[in-house]
Amino acid sequence: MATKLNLKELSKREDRLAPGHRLCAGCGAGIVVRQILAAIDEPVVLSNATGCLEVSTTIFPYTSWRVPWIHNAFENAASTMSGVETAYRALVKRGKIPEQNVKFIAFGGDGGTYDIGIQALSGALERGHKMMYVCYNNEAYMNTGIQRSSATPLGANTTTSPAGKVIPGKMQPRKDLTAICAAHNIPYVAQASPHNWRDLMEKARKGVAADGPAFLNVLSSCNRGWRHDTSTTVEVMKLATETCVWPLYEVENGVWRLTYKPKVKKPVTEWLEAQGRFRHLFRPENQYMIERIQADVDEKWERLLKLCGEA
Ligand SMILES: Cc1ncc(C[n+]2csc(CCOP(=O)(O)OP(=O)(O)O)c2C)c(N)n1
Ligand SMILES: [Mg+2]
Repeated sequence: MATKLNLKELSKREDRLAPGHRLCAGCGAGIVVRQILAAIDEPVVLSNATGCLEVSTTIFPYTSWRVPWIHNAFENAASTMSGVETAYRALVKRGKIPEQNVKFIAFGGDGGTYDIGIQALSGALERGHKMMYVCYNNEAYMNTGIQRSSATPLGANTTTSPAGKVIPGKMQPRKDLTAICAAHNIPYVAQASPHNWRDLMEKARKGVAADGPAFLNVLSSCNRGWRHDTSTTVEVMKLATETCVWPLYEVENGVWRLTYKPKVKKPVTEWLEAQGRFRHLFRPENQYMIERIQADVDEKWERLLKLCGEA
């Protein structure tokens, strides 16, 4: 059984992602990875899809990873890790290596997870590998210059959904990948955000303790793409949960549960106003988009409350 999450004790642990990497100041990805790895007591083996996290932590001949780490292609972090997990089990079974309760974790961005890696992810979840897949979700293809993905929210300005005279930013709402993963009927699925560190770390512990696949969808601000000051990363992600744009919940053995419920549900404008990628929505001609975004958030929140037995 894992020890209790104690800040004083956690702060004494050696970071498994070393400082000196090249992630931007205020980048969510580094915070997400450090919190998740600090939460896990056991040895880990990681795979990492191509994306900002991979590019910024390993530029040959340097690496920031103090744990075994495999870079694979953009689309196959889940396949790589399912192969590693299978090889480990086979070697232990044959007595070639000792059983050390190793935890297998794949990290991918939203592009590498929602879009190009969804087939590999779905296959790994369906086969039932004992591994945890973590999507650090910055809501666009950031490493290649802010292109929209199926995780990009409605109305966001990206280089491939450019806000202007033709369209007011992205015209489609994001795909609900958390629910898609839950539909695989795996032991553990959760949505989290690093502004609520305890919630994220508890979910990481549950994910690696699960007797089968686990999936974590973790919001991860990118101040370059979201257009906010580097100092407001945590505040902006908190607004995502306070407005119910990004609810925190888990699905444990098929049981849906909210892990945080805002006392007062803030209007989406508070989340939109905090980021330059939504600035165009505040022009009078785009008012209808704000209404559409609020209606979309309200509908999804009501549905989630029902699934969680809260309505
Ligand atoms: C098959 C393939 N297509 C395109 C690329 C180029 N590419 C590298 S990283 C990246 C964006 C990754 O986006 P995401 O997965 O969201 O991670 P982020 O960079 O946002 O952290 C792209 C398009 C690639 N490496 N491989
Ligand atoms: Mg991304």
